[in-house]
Amino acid sequence: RVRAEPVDPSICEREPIHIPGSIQPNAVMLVADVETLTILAHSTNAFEILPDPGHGLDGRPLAAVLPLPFIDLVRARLAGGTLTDGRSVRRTLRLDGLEAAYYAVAHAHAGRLIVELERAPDSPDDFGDARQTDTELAVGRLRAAETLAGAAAIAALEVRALTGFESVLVYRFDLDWNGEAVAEDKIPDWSRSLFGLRFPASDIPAQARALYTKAKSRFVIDRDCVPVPLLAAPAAGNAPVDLTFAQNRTLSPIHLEYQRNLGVNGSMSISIMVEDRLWGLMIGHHRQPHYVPPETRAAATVLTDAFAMRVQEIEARTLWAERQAHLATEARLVRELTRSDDFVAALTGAETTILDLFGATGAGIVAGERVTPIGKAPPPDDLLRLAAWLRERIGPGGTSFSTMSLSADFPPFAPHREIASGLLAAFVDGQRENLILWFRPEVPSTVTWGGDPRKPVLAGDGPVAVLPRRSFERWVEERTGFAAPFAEWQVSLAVSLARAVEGVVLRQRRKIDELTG
Ligand code: BLA
Repeated sequence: RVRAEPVDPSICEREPIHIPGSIQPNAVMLVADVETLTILAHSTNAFEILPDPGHGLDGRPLAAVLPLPFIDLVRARLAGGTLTDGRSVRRTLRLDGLEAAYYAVAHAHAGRLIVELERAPDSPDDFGDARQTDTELAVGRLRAAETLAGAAAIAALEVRALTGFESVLVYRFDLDWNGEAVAEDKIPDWSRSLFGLRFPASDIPAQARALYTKAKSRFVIDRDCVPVPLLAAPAAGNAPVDLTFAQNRTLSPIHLEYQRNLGVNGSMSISIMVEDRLWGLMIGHHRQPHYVPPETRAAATVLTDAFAMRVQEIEARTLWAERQAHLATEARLVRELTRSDDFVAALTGAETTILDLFGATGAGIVAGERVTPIGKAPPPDDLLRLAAWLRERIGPGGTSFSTMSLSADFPPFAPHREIASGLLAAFVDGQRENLILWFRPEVPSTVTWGGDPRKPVLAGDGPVAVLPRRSFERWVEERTGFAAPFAEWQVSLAVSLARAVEGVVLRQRRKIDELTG
């Protein structure tokens, strides 16, 4: 069934996962026009819980099958404009002729009102209050966490305690959308561990990440369930219903195959949003099917949001402290500059030097033909060659350059990989004669992937064209020639320092001109 050669992973991005045309069988779905509230589509299992009027549901008012107070509430929320963008109304309903209560969740999206009905557990929430207290305590513990790793570990533990999954992972995206499991809490008898492993970006393709940025959670009760088709009324045309925000949307079959390969049946993923970016996912895994009731799903989402806020705080605090320290260093350097006639000496010879910035272990200044290396920097001749290359590379008008893999960008520097894999360079003057350089050492690292990242996608020989990889065997990549990347604010700060230097250089020039008349 599987051909050996890898496939271009971008093919995965083309699956329209927001319009699968089916839902999971634990729910019944009714879709109505937002204006008229007449039914335009329904899941084929609707008559399992709703009376069959004999001539189908299409075109009938929603009020004919759902209790009026609920319809009134929906109308009010629609009129108030508070039922879109993932917001919903939730009510427990009694339906005609049925013993059990039903949870109804309604939301509006793309011109449709979507109502999902789920049978409430027979003993709804034996200890609801206790659970609420637990959530509050969990939020308190998150707030007290001092480090990112600490907060992630607490979040995984608390979300697992709440939802009952056998394993909960905190999965964090990097800048290229690869990801890493940065925390794991699991049942002891499951020997598999994904903690610390890396996964390629194509495991969670772009359209899925875009959808997860809008809709905050997904729960799969039973990977192997038979999806229930969503039938659209002919009157509504053939436009498929957009299930972006639906709780019971069926997930991509390719992804479900991936779960099978991972040994996972019931699952969850909740979006971790930090500064409006999808920072990661809170992932739940169960070896058997696993049902999480709606109020617990909502609580897990709140807990995940609390974690996201803590991440934002910790990251902001760390960044702030680092920037403050850098601004203080920059101020000392500028003070030194203004006292001195020789900007090179001011930046490299005093108590505070450019080496005190950006976690650099080496630095240097190229002022025309004069080269001044400090710390662990390549020798002057090589710095001259680098400067010549940078003048070409940055081009006229450019002010800075940074890289985390200099030997890849400029191969003659391969011999200096150990001390100079990272480079941040800023031109001091418009003529681009003078240049400040910061170097970072190579961070020798092994990255352990969950499966071979060069072959994330397999070609199917049968009816399916694309298959996820089968093996999640550890695959170790030795990374050489990489330094920790420079942050954008560091590049900006380098440019601002270079500008301050330019002022001093100009002043010196004027002085020389005056002296030489
Ligand atoms: C979705 N892939 C996902 C999701 C996760 C992963 C968490 C979110 C859906 C969910 O809630 O389960 C991947 N799961 C992981 C990873 C870990 C994990 C990395 O536990 C590690 C700890 N996936 C592939 C390939 C394709 C693919 C080859 O590997 C396509 C050819 C597709 N993955 C894919 C798609 C989705 C997905 C389309 C979206 C599913 C949906 O929401 O419908």
